Amino acid sequence: MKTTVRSWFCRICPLFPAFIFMAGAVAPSAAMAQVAGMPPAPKSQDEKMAWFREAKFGLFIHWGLYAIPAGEWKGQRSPGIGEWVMHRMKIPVREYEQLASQFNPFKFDAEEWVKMAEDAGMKYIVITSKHHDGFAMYRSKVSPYNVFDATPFKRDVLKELADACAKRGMQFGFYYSQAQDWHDPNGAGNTWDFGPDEKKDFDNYLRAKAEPQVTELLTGYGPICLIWFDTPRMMTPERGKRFVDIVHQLQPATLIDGRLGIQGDYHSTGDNAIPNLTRNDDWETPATVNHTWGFRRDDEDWKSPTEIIFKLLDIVSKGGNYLLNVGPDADGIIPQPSVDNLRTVGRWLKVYGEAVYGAGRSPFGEEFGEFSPTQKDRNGQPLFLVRNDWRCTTKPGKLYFTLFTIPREGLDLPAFKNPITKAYLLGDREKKEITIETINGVRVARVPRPGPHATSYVLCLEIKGDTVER
Ligand code: JFZ
Repeated sequence: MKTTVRSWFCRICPLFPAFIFMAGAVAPSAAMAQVAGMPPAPKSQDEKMAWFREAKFGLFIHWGLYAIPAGEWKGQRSPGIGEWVMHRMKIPVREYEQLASQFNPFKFDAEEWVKMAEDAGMKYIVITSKHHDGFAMYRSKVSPYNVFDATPFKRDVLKELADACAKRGMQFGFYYSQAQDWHDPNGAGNTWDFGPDEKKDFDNYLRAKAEPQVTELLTGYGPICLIWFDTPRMMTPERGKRFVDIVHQLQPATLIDGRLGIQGDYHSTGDNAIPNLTRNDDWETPATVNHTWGFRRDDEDWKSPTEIIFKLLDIVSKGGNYLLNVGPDADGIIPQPSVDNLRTVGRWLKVYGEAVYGAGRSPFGEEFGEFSPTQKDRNGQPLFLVRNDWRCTTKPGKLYFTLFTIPREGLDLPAFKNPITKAYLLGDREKKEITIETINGVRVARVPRPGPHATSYVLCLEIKGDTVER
């Protein structure tokens, strides 16, 4: 019923809010009413963030025309990340846009992708709706440079994904490059075709393309859990505010990431960057499974499931989310090794997910490591020596120790005052008691050595009191 109302609305007037907004005839706040069928405005920031704080693990997808060159242009290797090939090789717009006529990913299956994310234990999907190359991966009325109108494929990739997500109960969000647009004469970044950015009419690009496209994305694809802006070049607070207003007015429940150029709903770290210590705000690490975001034929250096599980627990124990990327190829296939590794992570989460989803930060901190008193990092700052023996996550009355190396003598627990009422391994149906012995004032959990197939597993301690006293 909801879907019917929504699609009815969109069919009648898909760009209603955009036209009014662009015409400037009516104040945007009066014209841009919330779209029918969308979740109501959250009553508080806590309510707004609730799904994100529960989810912890999301799938990032970088997919676009750059999957065709896949890191190579005219027989020459283009170093760096795959989706930057146009910029790296200074490919003229007139040449790069020819790729659209070759884009025909006949193996693309939206439901299979969503199912893959689900199997991996991921709770939200964020896909590139338009990356810096300016090509829209959906049927846009604002620009014909899009996957429906400019390719032989003629399918709205994002609509298919939105429908598959709605059907399977997966949260769905968009990456949108609001500032860089190498296809638009006034967008930031393309200096080889259009000259220096300072001489461009950047606001013209924002008003004629970026703002109306964001409007389309928030009106035609159902509830959007978050919108992931990026590289805020030339984004003044005033320009950022215009996007905030569009999002708030159309879908007040939609989160805004940390790279708009003005305060969003959470902090985005640098790519692949996990903070050394706990952060007390809401945050997310965007990360790659190999070294690129967009598909590169030559990048086969995949992070192992164990590495991914460690990073996930490292992030969750510090209060963040892990948005892990895959780069599908030009046929619409997500590279098999990344799928295999993610599914292995998902099998681990099936058993140990209680320590991840909705779990709180570590009450300790010493397990993260410490700054070296002598060694310096590349920037001349004290080097952080990472420890990776275990990570701790929490729920009221419970501590979860995910163990990555098991000392032969058992695990020395960090000091805390609460009595331990129960100790067992997660996933053990009988909850067989793990012995805790106190040796020289240190509580030691006699965890067994892992079986041949476990690389990490979780000790659950039930304690007296909801919060840990140190
Ligand atoms: C940006 C994009 O340029 C890139 O193509 C990809 O989409 C990635 C997710 O985001 O690259 C960045 C942006 C910010 C940082 C690093 C790379 N940063 O803050 O460290």
